[in-house]
Amino acid sequence: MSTTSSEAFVHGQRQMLIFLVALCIVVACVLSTDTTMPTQNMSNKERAELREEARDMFYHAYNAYMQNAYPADELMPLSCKGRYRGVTPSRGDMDDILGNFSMTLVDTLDTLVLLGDFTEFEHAVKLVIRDVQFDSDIIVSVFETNIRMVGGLLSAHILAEYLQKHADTMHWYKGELLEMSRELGYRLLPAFNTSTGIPHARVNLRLGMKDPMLKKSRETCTACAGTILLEFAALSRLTGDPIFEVRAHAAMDALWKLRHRGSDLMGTVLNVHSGDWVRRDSGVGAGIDSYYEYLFKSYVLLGDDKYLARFNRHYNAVMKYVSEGPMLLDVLMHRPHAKSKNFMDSLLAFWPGLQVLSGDLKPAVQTHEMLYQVMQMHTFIPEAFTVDFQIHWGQHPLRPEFIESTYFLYRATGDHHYLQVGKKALKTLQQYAKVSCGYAAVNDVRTGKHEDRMDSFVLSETIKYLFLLFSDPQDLIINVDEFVFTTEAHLLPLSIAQLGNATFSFRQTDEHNVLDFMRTCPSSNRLFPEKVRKPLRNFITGSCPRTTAGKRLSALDFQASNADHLRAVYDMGITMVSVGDRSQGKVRLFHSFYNAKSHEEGEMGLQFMQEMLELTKMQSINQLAQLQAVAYATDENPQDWIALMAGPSHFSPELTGDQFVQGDVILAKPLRACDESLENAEEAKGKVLVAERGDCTFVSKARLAQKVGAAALIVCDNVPGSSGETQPMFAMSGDGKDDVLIPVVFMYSVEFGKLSSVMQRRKQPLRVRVMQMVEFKRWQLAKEQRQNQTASVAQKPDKEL
Ligand code: DMJ
Repeated sequence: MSTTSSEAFVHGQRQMLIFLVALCIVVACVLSTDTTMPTQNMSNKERAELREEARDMFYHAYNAYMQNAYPADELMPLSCKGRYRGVTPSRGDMDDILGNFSMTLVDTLDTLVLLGDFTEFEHAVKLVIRDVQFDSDIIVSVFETNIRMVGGLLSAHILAEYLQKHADTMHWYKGELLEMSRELGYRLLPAFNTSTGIPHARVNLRLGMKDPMLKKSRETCTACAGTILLEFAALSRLTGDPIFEVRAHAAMDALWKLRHRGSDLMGTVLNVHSGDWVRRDSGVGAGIDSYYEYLFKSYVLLGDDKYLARFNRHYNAVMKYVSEGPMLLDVLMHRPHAKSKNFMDSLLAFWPGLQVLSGDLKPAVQTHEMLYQVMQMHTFIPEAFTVDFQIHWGQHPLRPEFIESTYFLYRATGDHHYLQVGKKALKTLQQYAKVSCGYAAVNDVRTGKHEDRMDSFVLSETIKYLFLLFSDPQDLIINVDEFVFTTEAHLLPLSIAQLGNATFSFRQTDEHNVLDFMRTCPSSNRLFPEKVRKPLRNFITGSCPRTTAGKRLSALDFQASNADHLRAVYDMGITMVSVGDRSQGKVRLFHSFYNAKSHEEGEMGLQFMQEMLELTKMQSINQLAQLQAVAYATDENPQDWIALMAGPSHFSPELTGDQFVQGDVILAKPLRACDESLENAEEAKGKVLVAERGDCTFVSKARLAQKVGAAALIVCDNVPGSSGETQPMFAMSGDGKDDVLIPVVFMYSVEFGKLSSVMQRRKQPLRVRVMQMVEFKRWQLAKEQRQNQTASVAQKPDKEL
């Protein structure tokens, strides 16, 4: 054992010892001070009473805010007035959550619906539409504005439409909250203009990144940059404007690339321009927490397996390095066996809830139990506590995380213990945080001293989760299982995944037309014009020719080069955006009812998207079947064949099943093979000839190869750097005649480059096989099986001995 690892081992043992001793102390304390450890079931009556008490708590805080603080962002519960940015004395960076946009009300809208208070919800929505505006010269936190404001507006929009349908109310509502969230989303977008795609931590609502105060902006936290996707995906899919989702995916991709390749852990703070880590501490609390949460929930909401795979990689790393019994202790991402802190922060209390969602119940129960004991020891969970559960930082701003995990654990297990835990948390809030004007944060859990602060999450999360914990599903107007809770406990429906977001490949020329169309016809790609344009939508109709209504355009008939088709698709509420390198011809389609010309066309759009998905699936299966291979073995490993990807042609015989053509490779002279004959015609006989693309048609090169007696022809691309890995493979077209009888395949430059370098390294000619790629794979598999069998036969006698 090396010195460092033995130190780490001893250190680990010491931590464990401290933990065990500390746990004994805690358990002893808890048992001696609280002999009523919850064991018995809670009656329905008591549970209903607690639900009503949670409701009363909500109104106590909500009314205090509405009557004394609104339209301010927050209530100051001790002075019983509103906290306004630029008016109330500044608290420094902490005030970056405030944008003078009535944050507490926006953050609280969806809780009103969960409580079943449709009258107040309707009233509050009207207030928000009337009073809230975003054109302020204020620097705000991108993360906080997104989770509280964008999330709050979106979820309220979704619920307003839900109530229109299911509660026959709010018929006046026409998507105003969605428009507001779109506007706010646009005001956050300048923050994403960084070389990595990872957003800046702060942005000026009016000036974007042009605010001189933001000139030096560089650093952000992992959670700040990685807690955008749920809201931005919902925003894109509901408005039909892809830009938000595209930016948020890009930020997630960039973050993923920054993980430590050895440990799979993330650091806490990074530079948005260079992508360098500034702080390499890695845990699940402050600075990282909701990045992990959004990886998992993005998979749940959007169904993209990539996010589940990423979450799993991180999760395994956290459980390997950060988790220590029920504790979660920060390590250094690049030296994961070394603990970097000897305390935990209260934000990590969300982790058991996430573990429940991901199906890992046991450690969730353990960590929750540890936290419950910390709570009983100190009345509230302090902002930070040491490994021996002493107070490191005594503040408690009435955070929701522990109650959130309690709720998910109760839903998953049905264990009444969690109802008792919730009761304890509720009664503690009532006894120690309730003041005449709302609920006040606790400045220090040791003294119980209050702070003049009631964060918006007290209403939007803490009390919401308490209310949900004590409610039966039938008490609620919506089925919460059909929603994902964002990190701010806003509700986004799982049906958002069906609103479509699919990437399709068009031929390059088609894609240009698609994008030209997007530039010339009304597009929702720009915020402010769209906002002005929306009321004039019917007015515009005449100025941009429409396809005649009636026959539905099917995905099968759709041609991206047909302007009428593009307009029809647009009317169906489908928008398109080019993704990746334009030369790849990849276009992402987004569908939204909101953008469709009529509901009927919206429905057609949905059908169109489904057909497109089917078609793409079929296309990729067909493509796979048609893919050709140019295979060879190297001198070093003559048994190991390597296959390079190649495309087929429409004019030459197809190689199917176990058919292949084998021969030495030879380059045509001249390489383009467009002349009457070849200088090396004699030599080419019976060989696999290579000719470069260009100067004449594919089929004329094939005819020349056939004329000189070549066994097959490989056409290699003339565009440097092209590759089948990054662009779609295609089949070479002919001229309608079927006089070519030798196989002809196409190779992109990167693949051919590999072949050519092997050819150059050898003294002898290189022998290749031209065949179907699927067949090559089958051939390899069969070979491996044979080798395994031989190996096991050869091992048998030893085993028997
Ligand atoms: C909330 O705004 C969110 O839950 C966020 O993810 C973390 N911090 C607060 C509550 O503590």
